[in-house]
Amino acid sequence: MSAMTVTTQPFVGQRPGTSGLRKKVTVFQQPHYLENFVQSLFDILPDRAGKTLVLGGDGRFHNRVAVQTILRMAAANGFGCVLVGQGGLLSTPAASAVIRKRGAYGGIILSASHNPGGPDGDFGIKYNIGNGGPAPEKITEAIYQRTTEITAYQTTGDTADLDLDTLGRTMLGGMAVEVIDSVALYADLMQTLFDFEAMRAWFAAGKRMRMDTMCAAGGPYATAVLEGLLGAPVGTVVNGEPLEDFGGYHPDPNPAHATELIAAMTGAAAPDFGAASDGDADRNMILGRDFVVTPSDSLAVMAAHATKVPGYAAGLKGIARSMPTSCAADAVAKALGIPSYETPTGWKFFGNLLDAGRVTLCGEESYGTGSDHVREKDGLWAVLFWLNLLAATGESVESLVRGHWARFGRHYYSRHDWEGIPTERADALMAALRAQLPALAGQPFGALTLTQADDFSYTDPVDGSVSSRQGVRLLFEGGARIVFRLSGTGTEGATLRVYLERYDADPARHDQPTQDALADLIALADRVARIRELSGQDAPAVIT
Ligand code: VG1
Ligand code: CO
Repeated sequence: MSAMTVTTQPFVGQRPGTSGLRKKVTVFQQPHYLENFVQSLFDILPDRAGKTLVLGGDGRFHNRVAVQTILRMAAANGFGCVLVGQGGLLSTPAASAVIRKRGAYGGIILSASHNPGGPDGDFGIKYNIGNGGPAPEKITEAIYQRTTEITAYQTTGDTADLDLDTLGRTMLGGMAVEVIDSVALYADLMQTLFDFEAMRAWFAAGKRMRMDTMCAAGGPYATAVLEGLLGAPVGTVVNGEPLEDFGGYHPDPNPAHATELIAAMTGAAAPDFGAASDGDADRNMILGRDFVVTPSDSLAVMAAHATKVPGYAAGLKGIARSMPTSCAADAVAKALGIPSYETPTGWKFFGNLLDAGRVTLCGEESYGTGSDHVREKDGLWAVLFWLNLLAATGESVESLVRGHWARFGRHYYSRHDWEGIPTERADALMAALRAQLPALAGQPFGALTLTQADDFSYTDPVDGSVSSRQGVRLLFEGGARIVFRLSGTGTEGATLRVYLERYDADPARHDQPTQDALADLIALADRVARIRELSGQDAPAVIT
């Protein structure tokens, strides 16, 4: 086998978004499309010779083909070794764990995460650096710049497909390919963090759980840990088999898409604990019987009770949340006397804070929670954290959350997604919003008093890098907020995300339906941004 050079031309639009490059499968199936992006990545890693790379994906359609293509390119580009998840599968948190555990140079994760899969669905690719976390913007931007000028890529050519299903080591030219058991490695890591005895006892006492892995990458991990190590009855994990089209499900764990789980968690006969994870298993949704936990509350509750979990018994160094995530976790940080950080949307912004030891827990309103055990959000980790809390306190999910509100007040929170807006219209809407920011200050807003209106800009406290235009914020007296930003993960038109938050300290008012509690902010968001008028739509497509 020898390396060969294939001539190519740049494709437009290969700039990674919030989490990697995501496009329709049909776009990735074009000759040279994936290869161009991968070679652009390799080109900006000048010291790659002999290095170890981690490779795997969420198992969606095109995953296996892409793994074989990348292996051929990695060999031709001089990598020393590639660690591949068995079957070409690696959940995003497991990939992060493998990179860290094996001291790899970096990793390629093939995933479009929570986007639908299948031949007509989406595909994606992202690069993680040696700390196990998503590449920071300076790297993704360098890859993008390279895609605009690429003229050739290296590959071994038509070498036979490698066996991805059998554990062990083979050679592809001068490069070793090791098919690894990432489930075992991940399960070992979880056992260093959680009280497996207490959780086993919780199941043994007859408590019941339903974990819906949505036919995606999380299934094997959840089954091995919950049904294997913790003795949960077989059937605790549902939709546990990873399928190329996710069984037709939209693997986005929220009340709008995980409708079967919501139904199963409703009524007196429902299990005690419900949870779900997304396409690449980095997101989590937490439910009790007849009770849905918002991700922002979940982060805050976990932080408040963290010392009850062995891996966090020494306390937290700090907490970070993305800007649109509710301020519930800030209140906990304040009570604990630890720092809290507000970052732009996307896990890559937590990496420096975690590496510098400034924070232990991180979270996003988009069903993402994680800690310094890896450098990605981690769906099953969050589920085990909650399970550990249930086992340690003997409380229910609902009583833990209600107790939290009683102590810290309730941050009513909702996100409204306006999907499929023509890009020009969405851009015009954001431009109009930005243009009126200076004039908003003196205006009356009914019972609300505006204290600040800006476009969020973040200066990384560790490396000083600045990320501007990260979302338009309207902040009101008393903690109410409206945030507007455009999604960076979609593949069709634009999605406007409107984030709404209101704080209420009074337990007598903690039982309002969320949309009612936020009604004036919802109306105000539409009035200020003229959403209906400029989007041409009547209502948000998804409310979480
Ligand atoms: C969305 C979420 C963001 C999350 C990102 C990746 O991004 O809002 O919080 O980090 O998805 O999650 P955007 O730009 O569409 O709002 V995942 O589970 O796709 O890796
Ligand atoms: Co995901």
